[in-house]
Amino acid sequence: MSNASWLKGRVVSGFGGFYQVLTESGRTVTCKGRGRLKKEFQSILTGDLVEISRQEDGTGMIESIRPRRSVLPRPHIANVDLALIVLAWKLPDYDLLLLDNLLLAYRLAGVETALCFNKCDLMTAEEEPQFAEIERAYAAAGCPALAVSANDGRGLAELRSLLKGRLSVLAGPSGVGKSSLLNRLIPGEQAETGEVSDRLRRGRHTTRYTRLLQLPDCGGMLADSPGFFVLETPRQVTKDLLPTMYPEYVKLAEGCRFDGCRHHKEPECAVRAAVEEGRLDQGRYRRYLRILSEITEREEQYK
Ligand SMILES: Nc1nc2c(ncn2[C@@H]2O[C@H](COP(=O)(O)OP(=O)(O)O)[C@@H](O)[C@H]2O)c(=O)[nH]1
Ligand SMILES: [Mg+2]
Ligand SMILES: [Zn+2]
Repeated sequence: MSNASWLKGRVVSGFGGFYQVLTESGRTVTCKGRGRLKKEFQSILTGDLVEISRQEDGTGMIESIRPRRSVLPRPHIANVDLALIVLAWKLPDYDLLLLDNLLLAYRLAGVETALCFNKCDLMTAEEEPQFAEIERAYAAAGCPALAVSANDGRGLAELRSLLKGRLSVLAGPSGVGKSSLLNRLIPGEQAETGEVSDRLRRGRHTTRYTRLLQLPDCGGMLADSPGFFVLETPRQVTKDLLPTMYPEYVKLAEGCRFDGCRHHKEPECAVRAAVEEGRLDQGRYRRYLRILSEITEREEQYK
């Protein structure tokens, strides 16, 4: 068969061995993957740019996968420009340790991140300084934060401009409102949303797989994804690598007495000094130390 009859497209979802491929002409074709692809790649991923051949029955066969620009581990998706980490201001409570581990995973993948606090309709006036503090901490970490609400629509204009022209994914725990946000951003799409159950504190109608949709009027694409609660520090992050993955610490590390300072108990540490003087966020530093000690323990175990 000649390659001339192949079509280019993007995998927008994959489930049960079938892939939906959005072709350049805007049509969606149901495809299977060639068996040999499984040997070359681990799997065909949502977000992949592929070439397909049309079969007689109108379905398609994925023949080749273009080299990937990026691969995220969670959710498993290729070629993302922006990982939008969604947390809820409350219901469920946000977990900044999960956030820090996610940032490490996405930094390893070389993907830009932004933080989106949803359910800010539930934020009281007294809680606003708390948000400002988190916003400051993560801006220094290279991750801008937005306060939004899928319920009352606040922050959504800002969010839209962030997503413009890019391939983005909504990532984060179940029940934080990822699907609700998607429904607000893409009118007419009815992603399943669920009540947060009191017992589990998570949505019952959880999104089951990652699906990529076109954003209206801006040339961007957005994927919803199933939620997750725990994420351990990626295995690739060693205790020597960890300090280099905190941009706000890298900036100051030149002032540390020792090269390769891990900013823990080393004397004359510029990072620790900045934390003590309130120039760096204390909470993020405490979580950094926790991750550092977990990694150290893990490395001792596998020595
Ligand atoms: N108060 C409030 N509730 C919201 C907001 N966005 C979503 N929810 C509720 O949170 C629950 C979980 O939403 P869902 O979109 O399914 O979360 P997902 O699991 O992250 O996709 C549902 O009951 C939503 O109605 C919001 O901005 N404010
Ligand atoms: Mg969902
Ligand atoms: Zn130091």
